[in-house]
Amino acid sequence: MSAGQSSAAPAKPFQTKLVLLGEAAVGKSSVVLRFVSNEFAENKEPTIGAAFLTQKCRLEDKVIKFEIWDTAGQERFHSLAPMYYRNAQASAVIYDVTKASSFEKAKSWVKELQRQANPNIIIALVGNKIDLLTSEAGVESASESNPASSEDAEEDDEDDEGTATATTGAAGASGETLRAVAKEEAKAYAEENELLFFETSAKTGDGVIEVFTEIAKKINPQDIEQRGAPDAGGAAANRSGRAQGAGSVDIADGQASGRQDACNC
Ligand SMILES: Nc1nc2c(ncn2[C@@H]2O[C@H](COP(=O)(O)OP(=O)(O)O)[C@@H](O)[C@H]2O)c(=O)[nH]1
Ligand SMILES: [Mg+2]
Repeated sequence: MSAGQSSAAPAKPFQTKLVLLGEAAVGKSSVVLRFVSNEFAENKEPTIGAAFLTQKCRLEDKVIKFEIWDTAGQERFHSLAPMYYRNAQASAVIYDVTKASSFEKAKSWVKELQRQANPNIIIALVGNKIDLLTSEAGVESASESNPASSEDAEEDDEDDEGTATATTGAAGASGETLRAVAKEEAKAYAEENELLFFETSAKTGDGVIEVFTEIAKKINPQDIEQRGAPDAGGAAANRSGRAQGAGSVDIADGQASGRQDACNC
């Protein structure tokens, strides 16, 4: 809506540490790639440790510079998570709308954040992959095989053991029957827990900008100015060792500054 105002932006962006959490293969890296570069990769390699990206979000009254820690969802990396969510002002907890176990995992991340993260942390609950509910591809993959199984194969992930898939997709199913997490249920859970709630598709881009825009709107610059130094030192970051401390690296800023559409800026 305010596209084209970049040169008239307020001078100082507020740096905001945001952490992405969720089960492996729900689309965390894809959501952030869509937000930062407006791209989608069909076969994304799993994140190891964590990746660091930045993107600016220009609102009418402020500019937020997101420092995004995209964590690995595998259980073996769980113990690293506090390093990323500690001192974070915001978190996006992502699940896959076609996989019930990923919603349960999202709820457990929310609980952990409520107990252990900054008490003022803004949490967004995000149901990703809604394109599978409507697209031809979703219907096709449902009739060929269980769509969740192809994701499982890719994620090479021990945390799915025993939870397998609760996907309801069946041969000849329509897209909507692939849905394993009811929107109303997730929304009600989000309301109870005072979370922002969105459904997205990193593949089509549906809803992705909104997640970050709504988080940006809720960010209180005073909170940010009072925070301590970020402590996720980036030891586990897998971006060619470039992430040496949140705020010191700006991998994506080149793209960010060239894009006016991110965050409705
Ligand atoms: N159809 C569809 N596939 C997606 C979407 N987001 C991610 N994927 C695919 O799901 C797989 C896992 O994505 P990735 O971003 O690596 O998940 P992460 O482990 O949570 O970071 C990849 O094959 C992606 O291409 C989406 O919105 N729709
Ligand atoms: Mg990833």
